[in-house]
Amino acid sequence: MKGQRVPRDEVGPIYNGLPTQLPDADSEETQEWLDSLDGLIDAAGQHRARYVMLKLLERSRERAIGVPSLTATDHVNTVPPSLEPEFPGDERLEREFRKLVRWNAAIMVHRAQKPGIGVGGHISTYAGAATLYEVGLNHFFRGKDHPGGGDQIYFQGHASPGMYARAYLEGRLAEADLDGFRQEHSHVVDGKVRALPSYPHPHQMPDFWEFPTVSMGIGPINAIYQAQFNRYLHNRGLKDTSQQHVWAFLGDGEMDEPESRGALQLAATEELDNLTFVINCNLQRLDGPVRGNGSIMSELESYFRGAGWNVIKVVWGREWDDLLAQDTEGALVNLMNTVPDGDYQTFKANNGAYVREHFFGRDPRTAKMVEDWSDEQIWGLKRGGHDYRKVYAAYQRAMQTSGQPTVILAHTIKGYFLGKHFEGRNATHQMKKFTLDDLKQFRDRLDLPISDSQLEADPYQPPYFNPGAEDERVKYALDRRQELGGFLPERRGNVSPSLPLPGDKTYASVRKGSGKQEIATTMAWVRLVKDLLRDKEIGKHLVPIIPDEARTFGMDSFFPTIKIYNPHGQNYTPVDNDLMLAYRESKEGQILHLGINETGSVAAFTAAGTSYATHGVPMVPLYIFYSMFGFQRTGDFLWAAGDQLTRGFLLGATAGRTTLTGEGTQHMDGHSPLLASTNDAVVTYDPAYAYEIAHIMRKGLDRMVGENPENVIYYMTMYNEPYVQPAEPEGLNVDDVLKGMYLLKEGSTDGLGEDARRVQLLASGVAVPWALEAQELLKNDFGVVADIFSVTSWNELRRDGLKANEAWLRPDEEPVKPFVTQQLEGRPGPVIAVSDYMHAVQDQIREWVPGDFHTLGADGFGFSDTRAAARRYYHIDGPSIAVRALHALADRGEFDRDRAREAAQRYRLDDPSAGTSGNAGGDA
Ligand SMILES: Cc1ncc(C[n+]2csc(CCOP(=O)(O)OP(=O)(O)O)c2C)c(N)n1
Ligand SMILES: [Mg+2]
Repeated sequence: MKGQRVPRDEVGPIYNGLPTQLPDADSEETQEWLDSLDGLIDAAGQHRARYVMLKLLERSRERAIGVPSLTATDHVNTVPPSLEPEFPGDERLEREFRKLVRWNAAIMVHRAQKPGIGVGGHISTYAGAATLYEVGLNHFFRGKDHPGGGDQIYFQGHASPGMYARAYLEGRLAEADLDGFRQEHSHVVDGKVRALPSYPHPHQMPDFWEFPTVSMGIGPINAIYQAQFNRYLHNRGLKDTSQQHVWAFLGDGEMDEPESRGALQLAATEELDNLTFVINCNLQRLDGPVRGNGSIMSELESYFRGAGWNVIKVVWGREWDDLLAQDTEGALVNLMNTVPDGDYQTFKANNGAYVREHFFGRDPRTAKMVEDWSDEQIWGLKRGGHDYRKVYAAYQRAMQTSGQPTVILAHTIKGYFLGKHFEGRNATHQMKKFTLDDLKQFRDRLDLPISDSQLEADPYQPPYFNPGAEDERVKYALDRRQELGGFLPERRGNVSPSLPLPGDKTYASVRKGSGKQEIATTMAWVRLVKDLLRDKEIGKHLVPIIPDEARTFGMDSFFPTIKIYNPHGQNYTPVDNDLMLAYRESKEGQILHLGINETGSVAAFTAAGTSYATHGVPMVPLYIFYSMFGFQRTGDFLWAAGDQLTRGFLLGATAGRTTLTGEGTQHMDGHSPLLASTNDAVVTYDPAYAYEIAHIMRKGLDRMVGENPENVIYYMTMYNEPYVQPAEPEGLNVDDVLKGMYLLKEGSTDGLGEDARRVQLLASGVAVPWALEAQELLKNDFGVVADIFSVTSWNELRRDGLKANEAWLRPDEEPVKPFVTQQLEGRPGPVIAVSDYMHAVQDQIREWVPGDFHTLGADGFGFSDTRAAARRYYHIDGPSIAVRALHALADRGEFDRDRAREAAQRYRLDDPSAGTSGNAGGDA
């Protein structure tokens, strides 16, 4: 009945496991079991009964009777003290070294706040996470010289000061570099820029940072696909990655991002035991607690375990071990389980007396446990994420886990060790300055030989402290890194060998055109890729990435040949087994078919497109997608791909506002070239014909993996409208094609006389046939001659123009004429530009077009209709172009205005049902 709801408690604690649909075969026996449980609870108490129940569950699972697993455990360490391994390091030295890192990290940020600079930065995040990094760097993370190839570490973005401070102590960075923190262009020392970017940006620091992480959510999902890609390379026999591990350091607040959690299942189903997440659970995000009323650690535990991950919680430091061992009644664990995060945070912003009263005091039994303790002793009870041994135990167990990815949930304090004004405070995330008193206390806690007078001399510029490579603390740390294969982070982008590239033969068939057959540019591209895949050298380095649209793009023919990658192979008989084009999955498969997941696909694109640096194995991702679901949906990830210096091809298929017949507004892309133009790593093309595609792909491959590889991403829009692909015209100027425009078809004055009026029509992609249609109409109906340019890239033309504009900065040099100007200068008549995108795409070149310039474009939401109707509606079809040209001539007094108006009526430009430009066909 409407309005009636089942009370929350009645749903029961065990989902999917209650035998509601099973008849009770022996109700008497059932009752006896229930009675005995009641008896146990009454006689031995809840704690004992709970223990027995958990034991029974454990046994049930051992004997495979299929009870559901528990997703959450008590709020205590997953690894009990009895199973803790011996800590193999010198804990004293490691702690002392950590103090040096702490000081320099915080001081670097503080110094950058001096008056007149004030560039921001973060102190508290690293302060709370220092142990998590130090244990990894001293004992686990393998560098690039490790025989296994080294690990990939995703550092939490705003913990970067810690990595810079460590690199300073390691002798990799100097004070001059630290002082250039966040002053990437303005900090000049001895005529050289000495500076550090705010966050991990390979683009800015290509020898240091590998993975850009600071846009929250990008690190976690990229790390998952990096781990997948490592396996992919291994399974395809391209590189032995069995000794390489991916570690991702993440914030507990960051786990709110859908992207952070969105690909967990992939890591589990692919059994990525080469992946470990370390989530810094300081219980805080930027503004305040992550889950003030609840427990973020318990929530994440259930979530990850439910997704199939191995979960290791590091909740408490060693000081708690004895207390927990005495907790025979479970009173302490009960407290730990029920205190909300908001209170945990508040405890650490207070003192021992407060913790005694507000934590232990909640239950007389726990209050008694610490009655003989001093407040200082209580205050000394630490959180697990700051304890070397506990963290070591968790990391070791993660590395020993097989068949599952691991998440380590480490309980920490944000701002740890920085003092009262920082630790656990809501504002701590953004605090970046110390008072003089804070500085002195911090110095005292770290026990550093820096005098009061040094600090007082200029409180804005307290000194760094680096005792040098011979100091025993530094030497220890250096030795550890040497043992583990070198410094981290480190990026090696110049190690990739170039690949031999295919010659003319591979491109010949596509350049010949499609004869009489009508095929879409997407299909032409697919044919070319087929030929590239056959190439002995480049073929195996191509990585087609498809988010479940292979059939739409005509790529299902790849299934039986290069197969779909699946680390488990294919353990079933595909329904189309008997067909030539059967659905084939294989452990050695080449296609990354990632399901309906554009975000994951960009992550895979990034992993594959940076393989040249990460693995020294150049790979070329070909990621094909609905163009509308590219830059618009995953723009931030593509931005990160650019930051990560990715090389590869993005193929925006089913492009255009009017080309994808009938799909409606959410599918119709009228702006992706514009969005792509905002990303400086991306070179965008909107080709009309197969031969243009051939030249663009060839050049792209050369730039990505040829002799002098560049960090470049190509974005090519392709359509699903079938038309005849002409053969490459004789004498085609390939340079012009690649620069962005070329004269496709000069108008003929035959039968008109030399003084006929002339216009210049510029069109790109699927609009080129409309321009050719307009050329016919203009000549036959109005005696006007039109020259047609195919514009392969409005974006590149604009970039070239902008570059030419910079001449004002170099007054001594001869100014360069923009390419657009060169192409159009001296050509008679007005210029009309059109594409299947909004006006702004064509308007990009306005500044450099000599003479009159008019654009036509498809602005506004798309809709579902026939191609011809849509083009008429937006007034971008052949007749619309023709009439626009007549008006442009009329503006110049070169054509009669009334005749132009009559032309509009004659073609019924205001009637979408009268549209004629466009072919039917092409699936969506
Ligand atoms: C997508 C995105 N949104 C917002 C931010 C701004 N931001 C930077 S750090 C931060 C808080 C991070 O909290 P958490 O992940 O818990 O990290 P920690 O507590 O370890 O600093 C926010 C909101 C961002 N960097 N990226
Ligand atoms: Mg946090």
